[in-house]
Amino acid sequence: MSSRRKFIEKVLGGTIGLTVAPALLRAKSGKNAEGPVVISTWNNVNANRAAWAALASGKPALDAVEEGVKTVEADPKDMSVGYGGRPDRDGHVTLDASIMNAAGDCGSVCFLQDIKHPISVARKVMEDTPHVMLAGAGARQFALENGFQEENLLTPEAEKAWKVWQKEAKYKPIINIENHDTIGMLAMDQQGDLSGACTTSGLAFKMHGRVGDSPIIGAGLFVDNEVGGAVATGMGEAIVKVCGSFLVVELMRQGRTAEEACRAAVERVVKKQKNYEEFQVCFLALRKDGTYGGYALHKGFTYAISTEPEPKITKSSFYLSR
Ligand code: SD4
Repeated sequence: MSSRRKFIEKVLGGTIGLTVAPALLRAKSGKNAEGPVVISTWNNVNANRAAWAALASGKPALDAVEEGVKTVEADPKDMSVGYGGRPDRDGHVTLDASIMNAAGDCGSVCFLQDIKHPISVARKVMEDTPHVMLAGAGARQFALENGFQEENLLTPEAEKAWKVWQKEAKYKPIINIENHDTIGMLAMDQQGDLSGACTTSGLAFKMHGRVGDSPIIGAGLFVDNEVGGAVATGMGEAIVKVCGSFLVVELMRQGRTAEEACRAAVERVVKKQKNYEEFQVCFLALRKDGTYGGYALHKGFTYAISTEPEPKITKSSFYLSR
């Protein structure tokens, strides 16, 4: 018996029956769809473990992606997300995040300061307001009114990196190095339902007020529960210009595999942007049938896959080999 099947049986216990069987049948209709799946950008194995644990305790994909990415937001060693994120060029840590559920509801925050878990604020925007996005001081005020604590997110390490950067103050992203740990996560739960989340401190030493793709629904994240979901990482401006994650989902709707759809989105970036050799762009996608794949402009993009409790890291295919 596969461990994923064991997972389902463990999670469902003796309850496989009337309410769950149709969902399992639906999930089984695709190639790899024996059970839940979690995928996330880069090497965030702890995030995948947390998301998997949420699914294992019977929680929906939405809880799984929120709990998964929160581990990275709280980790000061990850200098691209949440607490410990590298600041903008004026020394402020400003955060972007978005979340989307199986019903197509979405919430996001951008240019948020002093709050460690922007993904949870984004979820609150989705669930408790009639809006999709709150920005800057308004997002912060909303968070504080809803019980989030004000915290200094600038760690000594991030401040040190900013001071080193200030010596030359060059603003030129370095492929795969400058700040690429943004986490985008997609999950399919035992009901076969999809959700996604994306959270970042954005480009290191960006202009104060700059917002990237991660909180823009359709750019950094898109989920359509009939088709699949996609997340993006890399140079946000390039991803926004092609409406990247929405594009990937629409290509999967037309029948492309997850990797083919991600590749076509990268090729769209290449076609539309002359300086494409100078930045990294990566997409990661999960289809409704449980299959997944990623593709990057440059070598070096990895992603974490969970189809059982211990995640695996995979290297994605890429467009340019230099
Ligand atoms: C941004 N896409 O703000 C983000 C950065 C990123 O890994 O993904 N870094 O443009």
